[in-house]
Amino acid sequence: MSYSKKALVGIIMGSSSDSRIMKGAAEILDEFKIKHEDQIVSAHRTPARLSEYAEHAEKMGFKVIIAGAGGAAHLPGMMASHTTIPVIGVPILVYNDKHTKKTGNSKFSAFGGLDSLLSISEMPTGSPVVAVGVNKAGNAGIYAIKILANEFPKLKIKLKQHKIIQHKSVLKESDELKKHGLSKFVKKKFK
Ligand code: RP5
Repeated sequence: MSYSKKALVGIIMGSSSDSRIMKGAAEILDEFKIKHEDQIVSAHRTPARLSEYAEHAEKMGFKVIIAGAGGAAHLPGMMASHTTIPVIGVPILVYNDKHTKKTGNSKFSAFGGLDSLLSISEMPTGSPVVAVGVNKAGNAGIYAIKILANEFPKLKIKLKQHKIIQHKSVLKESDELKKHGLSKFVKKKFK
Protein backbone atom coordinates (compact mmCIF):
# COMPACT_ATOMS: atom_id res chain seq x y z
CA MET A 1 0.00 0.00 0.00
CA SER A 2 1.03 3.61 -0.55
CA TYR A 3 0.42 6.28 2.12
CA SER A 4 -0.77 8.94 -0.24
CA LYS A 5 -1.70 9.15 -3.90
CA LYS A 6 0.35 12.32 -4.11
CA ALA A 7 4.11 12.61 -3.69
CA LEU A 8 4.97 13.37 -0.06
CA VAL A 9 8.66 14.02 -0.57
CA GLY A 10 10.45 16.21 -3.09
CA ILE A 11 13.93 15.02 -3.97
CA ILE A 12 16.11 17.63 -5.65
CA MET A 13 19.76 17.74 -6.63
CA GLY A 14 22.06 20.37 -8.05
CA SER A 15 23.21 18.34 -11.04
CA SER A 16 22.65 15.10 -12.90
CA SER A 17 26.10 14.15 -11.57
CA ASP A 18 24.51 13.94 -8.08
CA SER A 19 21.89 11.42 -9.20
CA ARG A 20 23.99 8.30 -8.53
CA ILE A 21 24.28 9.34 -4.88
CA MET A 22 20.75 10.73 -4.52
CA LYS A 23 19.18 7.49 -5.74
CA GLY A 24 19.92 6.16 -2.23
CA ALA A 25 17.13 8.39 -0.90
CA ALA A 26 14.73 7.20 -3.59
CA GLU A 27 15.50 3.54 -2.90
CA ILE A 28 14.58 3.66 0.78
CA LEU A 29 11.44 5.74 0.08
CA ASP A 30 10.44 3.16 -2.56
CA GLU A 31 11.02 0.37 -0.05
CA PHE A 32 8.60 2.11 2.32
CA LYS A 33 6.22 2.80 -0.59
CA ILE A 34 6.39 6.55 -0.18
CA LYS A 35 5.81 8.55 -3.33
CA HIS A 36 8.44 11.13 -4.21
CA GLU A 37 8.99 13.56 -7.05
CA ASP A 38 12.58 13.92 -8.30
CA GLN A 39 14.03 16.98 -10.06
CA ILE A 40 17.27 18.79 -10.82
CA VAL A 41 17.39 22.34 -9.46
CA SER A 42 20.70 24.15 -9.53
CA ALA A 43 21.17 27.00 -7.05
CA HIS A 44 23.84 28.67 -9.18
CA ARG A 45 22.80 27.69 -12.73
CA THR A 46 19.04 28.08 -12.33
CA PRO A 47 18.60 30.53 -9.40
CA ALA A 48 15.10 31.64 -10.45
CA ARG A 49 13.99 28.03 -10.76
CA LEU A 50 15.00 27.54 -7.13
CA SER A 51 12.31 29.91 -5.85
CA GLU A 52 9.82 28.54 -8.41
CA TYR A 53 10.49 25.03 -7.10
CA ALA A 54 9.81 26.17 -3.50
CA GLU A 55 6.37 27.43 -4.63
CA HIS A 56 5.80 24.20 -6.54
CA ALA A 57 6.73 22.11 -3.47
CA GLU A 58 4.25 24.02 -1.30
CA LYS A 59 1.53 23.72 -3.94
CA MET A 60 2.17 19.98 -4.23
CA GLY A 61 1.93 19.65 -0.44
CA PHE A 62 5.32 17.98 0.02
CA LYS A 63 5.95 17.24 3.68
CA VAL A 64 9.73 17.07 3.35
CA ILE A 65 12.33 18.12 0.78
CA ILE A 66 15.55 16.16 0.40
CA ALA A 67 18.17 18.32 -1.32
CA GLY A 68 21.56 17.06 -2.42
CA ALA A 69 24.42 19.22 -3.62
CA GLY A 70 28.18 19.17 -3.88
CA GLY A 71 30.88 21.82 -3.67
CA ALA A 72 29.67 25.13 -2.21
CA ALA A 73 26.26 23.38 -1.91
CA HIS A 74 23.85 26.30 -1.65
CA LEU A 75 20.79 24.37 -2.76
CA PRO A 76 19.52 22.96 0.58
CA GLY A 77 20.05 26.21 2.51
CA MET A 78 18.54 28.42 -0.17
CA MET A 79 15.58 26.07 -0.50
CA ALA A 80 15.05 26.26 3.28
CA SER A 81 15.09 30.05 3.05
CA HIS A 82 12.27 29.93 0.47
CA THR A 83 9.90 27.54 2.23
CA THR A 84 8.62 26.33 5.61
CA ILE A 85 8.82 22.70 4.44
CA PRO A 86 11.62 20.94 6.36
CA VAL A 87 14.72 20.44 4.21
CA ILE A 88 17.17 17.58 4.69
CA GLY A 89 20.50 18.30 3.01
CA VAL A 90 22.75 15.65 1.51
CA PRO A 91 26.35 16.84 1.14
CA ILE A 92 27.85 15.27 -1.96
CA LEU A 93 31.44 14.35 -2.61
CA VAL A 94 31.32 15.78 -6.11
CA TYR A 95 31.82 13.42 -8.98
CA ASN A 96 31.91 16.24 -11.48
CA ASP A 97 32.66 13.89 -14.37
CA LYS A 98 30.85 16.13 -16.85
CA HIS A 99 33.85 18.48 -16.71
CA THR A 100 36.53 15.87 -16.10
CA LYS A 101 36.32 14.82 -19.73
CA LYS A 102 36.93 18.38 -20.89
CA THR A 103 39.50 19.56 -18.35
CA GLY A 104 41.05 16.38 -16.99
CA ASN A 105 40.50 17.75 -13.46
CA SER A 106 40.02 15.48 -10.45
CA LYS A 107 36.66 13.79 -10.22
CA PHE A 108 36.23 14.69 -6.58
CA SER A 109 35.84 17.84 -4.56
CA ALA A 110 39.22 19.17 -3.36
CA PHE A 111 37.86 19.00 0.21
CA GLY A 112 36.38 15.52 0.08
CA GLY A 113 32.79 16.57 0.68
CA LEU A 114 33.63 18.57 3.82
CA ASP A 115 32.99 21.69 1.74
CA SER A 116 29.37 20.68 1.11
CA LEU A 117 28.85 19.31 4.62
CA LEU A 118 29.84 22.65 6.15
CA SER A 119 27.92 24.69 3.57
CA ILE A 120 24.77 22.77 4.44
CA SER A 121 25.09 22.34 8.20
CA GLU A 122 26.44 25.82 8.95
CA MET A 123 23.30 27.66 7.89
CA PRO A 124 23.09 30.90 9.86
CA THR A 125 20.51 31.21 12.64
CA GLY A 126 16.89 31.31 11.46
CA SER A 127 16.95 29.11 8.38
CA PRO A 128 18.03 25.65 9.49
CA VAL A 129 18.73 22.62 7.36
CA VAL A 130 19.27 19.14 8.76
CA ALA A 131 22.44 17.68 7.25
CA VAL A 132 23.18 13.97 6.94
CA GLY A 133 26.70 12.66 6.39
CA VAL A 134 28.59 13.03 3.11
CA ASN A 135 26.89 10.94 0.38
CA LYS A 136 24.44 9.51 2.95
CA ALA A 137 21.33 10.00 0.82
CA GLY A 138 19.81 6.81 2.26
CA ASN A 139 19.92 8.34 5.73
CA ALA A 140 18.12 11.40 4.39
CA GLY A 141 15.41 9.04 3.15
CA ILE A 142 15.10 7.37 6.55
CA TYR A 143 14.96 10.75 8.29
CA ALA A 144 12.20 11.86 5.92
CA ILE A 145 10.26 8.70 6.77
CA LYS A 146 10.66 9.47 10.50
CA ILE A 147 9.12 12.91 9.93
CA LEU A 148 6.26 11.38 7.92
CA ALA A 149 5.69 8.73 10.60
CA ASN A 150 4.34 11.46 12.89
CA GLU A 151 1.40 11.70 10.51
CA PHE A 152 1.11 8.09 9.33
CA PRO A 153 1.10 5.64 12.29
CA LYS A 154 1.56 2.64 9.95
CA LEU A 155 4.88 4.09 8.91
CA LYS A 156 6.00 4.13 12.53
CA ILE A 157 5.28 0.40 12.74
CA LYS A 158 7.25 -0.19 9.53
CA LEU A 159 10.17 1.83 10.89
CA LYS A 160 10.19 -0.34 14.01
CA GLN A 161 10.25 -3.46 11.80
CA HIS A 162 13.14 -1.93 9.85
CA LYS A 163 15.08 -1.57 13.10
CA ILE A 164 14.35 -5.20 14.02
CA ILE A 165 15.67 -6.33 10.61
CA GLN A 166 18.87 -4.32 11.19
CA HIS A 167 19.23 -5.83 14.66
CA LYS A 168 18.78 -9.36 13.33
CA SER A 169 21.28 -8.85 10.53
CA VAL A 170 23.98 -7.75 13.04
CA LEU A 171 23.29 -10.83 15.18
CA LYS A 172 23.51 -13.08 12.10
CA GLU A 173 26.86 -11.59 11.11
CA SER A 174 28.15 -11.85 14.66
CA ASP A 175 27.21 -15.55 14.75
CA GLU A 176 29.11 -16.09 11.48
CA LEU A 177 32.12 -14.22 12.87
CA LYS A 178 32.04 -16.29 16.06
CA LYS A 179 31.67 -19.52 14.07
CA HIS A 180 34.44 -18.93 11.47
CA GLY A 181 36.87 -16.73 13.43
CA LEU A 182 38.08 -13.32 12.29
CA SER A 183 40.53 -14.35 9.52
CA LYS A 184 38.15 -16.71 7.72
CA PHE A 185 35.23 -14.33 8.22
CA VAL A 186 37.08 -11.46 6.49
CA LYS A 187 38.17 -13.73 3.60
CA LYS A 188 34.63 -15.01 3.13
CA LYS A 189 32.92 -11.66 3.46
CA PHE A 190 35.25 -9.30 1.60
CA LYS A 191 36.93 -11.46 -1.03
C1 RP5 B 1 26.80 21.32 -7.62
O1 RP5 B 1 27.98 21.22 -8.31
C2 RP5 B 1 26.09 20.03 -7.88
O2 RP5 B 1 25.29 19.71 -6.80
C3 RP5 B 1 27.18 19.03 -8.12
O3 RP5 B 1 27.41 18.23 -6.97
C4 RP5 B 1 28.39 19.88 -8.39
C5 RP5 B 1 29.02 19.59 -9.73
O4 RP5 B 1 28.05 19.67 -10.73
P1 RP5 B 1 28.40 19.28 -12.22
O5 RP5 B 1 29.48 20.23 -12.63
O6 RP5 B 1 28.84 17.84 -12.21
O7 RP5 B 1 27.12 19.49 -12.99
O8 RP5 B 1 26.04 22.36 -8.04
